Amino acid sequence: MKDWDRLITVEEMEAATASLLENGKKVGADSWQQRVKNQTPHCGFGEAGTCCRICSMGPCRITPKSPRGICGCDVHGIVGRNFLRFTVGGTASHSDHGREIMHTLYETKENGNYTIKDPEKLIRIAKEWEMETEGKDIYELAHEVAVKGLMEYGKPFGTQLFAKRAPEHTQQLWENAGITPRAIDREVAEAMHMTHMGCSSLPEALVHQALRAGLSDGWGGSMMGTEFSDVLFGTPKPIDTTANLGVMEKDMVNIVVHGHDPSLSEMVVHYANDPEMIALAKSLGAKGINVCGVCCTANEVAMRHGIPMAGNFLSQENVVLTGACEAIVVDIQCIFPALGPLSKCFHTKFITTSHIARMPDSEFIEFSAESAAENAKAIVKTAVENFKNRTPELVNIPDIKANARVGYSVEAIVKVLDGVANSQVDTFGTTKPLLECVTSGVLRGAVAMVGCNNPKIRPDYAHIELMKKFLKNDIIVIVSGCSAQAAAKAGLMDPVLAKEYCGAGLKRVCELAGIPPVLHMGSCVDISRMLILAAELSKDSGIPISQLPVLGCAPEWMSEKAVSIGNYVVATGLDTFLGVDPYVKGSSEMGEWLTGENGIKKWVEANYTVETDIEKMGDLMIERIEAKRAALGI
Ligand code: MSK
Repeated sequence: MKDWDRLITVEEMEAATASLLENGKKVGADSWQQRVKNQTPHCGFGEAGTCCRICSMGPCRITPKSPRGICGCDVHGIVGRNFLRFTVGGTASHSDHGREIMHTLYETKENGNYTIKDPEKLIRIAKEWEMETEGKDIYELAHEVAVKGLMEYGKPFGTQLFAKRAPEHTQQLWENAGITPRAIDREVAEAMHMTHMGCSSLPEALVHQALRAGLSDGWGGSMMGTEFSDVLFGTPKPIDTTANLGVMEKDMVNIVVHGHDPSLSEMVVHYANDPEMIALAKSLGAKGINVCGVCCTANEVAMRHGIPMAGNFLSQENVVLTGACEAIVVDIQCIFPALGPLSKCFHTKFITTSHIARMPDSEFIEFSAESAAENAKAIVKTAVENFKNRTPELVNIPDIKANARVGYSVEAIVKVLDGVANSQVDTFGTTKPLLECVTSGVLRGAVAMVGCNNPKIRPDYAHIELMKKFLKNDIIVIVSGCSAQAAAKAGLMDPVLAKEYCGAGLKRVCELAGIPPVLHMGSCVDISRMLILAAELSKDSGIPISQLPVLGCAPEWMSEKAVSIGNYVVATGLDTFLGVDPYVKGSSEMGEWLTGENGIKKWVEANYTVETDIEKMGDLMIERIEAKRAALGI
């Protein structure tokens, strides 16, 4: 065991942050902690979702004295329209990430910047999409699949191809409710049209479209993002890495990759290993080049290359505050514009690379699939050359670091759990061993925990404390996004140490399978992996998804993408627990549609619970899992 090899508490992380904020004070740096204070109290109308600025007659705000907007829309219509727009902001973003991946797939060629790393998966999907594969060169097939995938965004007729992966029962529910997702762009455009002034103001219709748009993300854009990232960069397998701010290296050039699209980070990782770049770093007095990640990009490169994870969403300023970050290289989504002015307080280069995410005070090196090698090399060189500009007195890297085993794609989970509850050879390649663990009671159930950090919740505390509670109760936890990094930072993905948090059953499973009790499934788009896992569990057991003792949870979510995710998770049949209200508390009707017995539950057999008391949320979730077990008689 190394001296850093341990479980890390939220208190230790908070102490590290406090020391970094002191570093920031020396150079006059701003921080999100300060900006939260400046923004508090928040606008009550915004929080309740009761402010409408969809047309220029307003803004209209609903109060007991003014119960309708100027157009006559009531509070339920206003809250509902806001909710739908909130959802499709996320659908558009996630799915556009998936679209970029499809364009990268189209650019692949033998010996090109991008090649096919998982040809079997490409062929499998091509067959699933009823495409001819025989006798085709793999790159010819990749181009055809890329075009077909891109058509999923705008095809005039039909529904999402991947929606057929859902169990029959789920597909039937979607068909009955009229929410089988059509072309992704159509769902987003229709939502924007529905919420235009003078269109829909009926909560039922707005919620209906929110579910359909969400499904076009989960079973469309996000799923393509995941599946074809695997085709391009390799399907994740378990791999060991480290997490938390201590992964930054005092004597090395530190390049932090942040954002979402692995097309950029893969190339940065590649060029950071280039002997020419390493020699350059050494010639400038560094011991080498250390790439580490923040947010979902961290997940992408950790699970494919074992690149360390410096932190999650609310740690992004911390990496700059260490004074040891030569460059923070970003692509799209979840990037604080604050990184521009903050990096100016240190020697850090803030490098933006996508026209989708342009920010002040950044150096823009546009990245594209065609010139990826050139761009990545320029980025790495800029970072390395910046090492000499460090101010040694400002370097403060907190001594906190945990081991993490990551990379549990569905394929990997199926493989590692085979033989735990049932060692029959014919079960290989199915989820039956996992199901047997659940039906026998060795595991009580599973929770899919996802989502961001949000200053409204003590950062990482809800993720980590809920996870510990589930582990103690023999509930296995699968994670993605910033929730995954919260777990990794605390040591909950350490296959040896994290067992201390487990109940006897889960501990046994972890020991037999050599897995941590919290399984890292990837980034935000990889929540689609969780959908596939739920679908396979349902097909292998013959039990509808909604009846399985499996729940979704986003205790610290903050982004529009998280709302889109919530909609597709719940519409897939998983009861979903949120720790932050999605700005709907101003409407009792919207509350009933989303959380009641007579709303979406009638369509998809699942609904939301919003609970800001984390302890209570954990208890409710365990009760729900036990109730589902009792209903199944297991
Ligand atoms: S990065 S959407 S803060 S999980 Fe995917 Fe994290 Fe949430 Fe962004």
